[in-house]
Amino acid sequence: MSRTYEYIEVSIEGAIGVVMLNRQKVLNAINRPMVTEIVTVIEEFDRDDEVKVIVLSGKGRAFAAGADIDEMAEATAIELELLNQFTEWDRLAWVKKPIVGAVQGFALGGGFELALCCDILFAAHDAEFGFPEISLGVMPGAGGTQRLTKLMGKSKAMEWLLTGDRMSADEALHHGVINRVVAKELLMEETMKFARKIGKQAPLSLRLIKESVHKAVDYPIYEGMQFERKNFYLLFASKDQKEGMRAFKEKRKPNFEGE
Ligand code: DAK
Repeated sequence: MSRTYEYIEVSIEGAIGVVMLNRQKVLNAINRPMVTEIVTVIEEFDRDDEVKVIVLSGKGRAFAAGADIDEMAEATAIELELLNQFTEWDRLAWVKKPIVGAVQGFALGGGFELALCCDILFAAHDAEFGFPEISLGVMPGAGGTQRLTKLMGKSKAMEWLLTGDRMSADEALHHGVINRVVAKELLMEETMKFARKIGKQAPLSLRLIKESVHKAVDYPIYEGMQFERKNFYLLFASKDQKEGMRAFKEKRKPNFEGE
């Protein structure tokens, strides 16, 4: 992790890989090189055995106020098709380790879509979520209409997407879009505490539970249950299953190694 990045800050704190969006002058508006940096480093964390959990947040007064409007304003449909930039973004969905998002201030448009790529979301009291694309004459294109609808249901998602209104942190919590609202000054501390807590669990269990929960969103119940069962069996091939159950019988804490 010795490389420097232009639009993000990256660190490893214990078992947690931390990515902070850092383009504060434009409220962390996401341009194309920033997407490349985010996806590259998250994939590196995914391959790094030292990292158990990934935390994603933003510096300054926003998580991210959307995709960079300056970059998009004059784009043509054909340019966008040829750029094929969503392919890179879509790779976030293949990340195996849990991603915990910490949102302060604005999470709008592409910024909200990035937050929705996280598995767990903590938000500060001042967080505001929304899809203002409609007021720009476009619509979400990086998963917004799909992921928000799966989280809050058709009627509510339709309302937020058609109005472009901003949802407070409490509303987002109420609709099941986020996991927890915390005081702004405690956001990173609480997020890191949660990340460290799950980071102590057996890494293969974390991985296969994440994968199975994602399948629950997409699969019919029977197929989802079959998928879950295979992952359940698979864990019995791990050393950590033997260690976890042995530790229980020996009344000691397990020492998980991710194998
Ligand atoms: N793009 C570019 N610059 C932005 C920006 C954005 N999305 N959001 C804010 N800024 C800039 C402002 O222009 C301003 O720059 P200066 O004027 O100082 O040079 C600076 O950040 C501070 O913003 P404001 O002065 O506007 O600050 P306020 O507190 O008054 O207002 C605001 C904050 C967040 C309400 C406002 O800035 C705002 O409405 N921002 C735009 C929000 C928005 O419409 N976002 C959605 C964009 S559409 C993709 C993935 C996703 C997408 C596309 C592609 N790929 C993977 C390819 C998604 C599309 C979108 O997100």
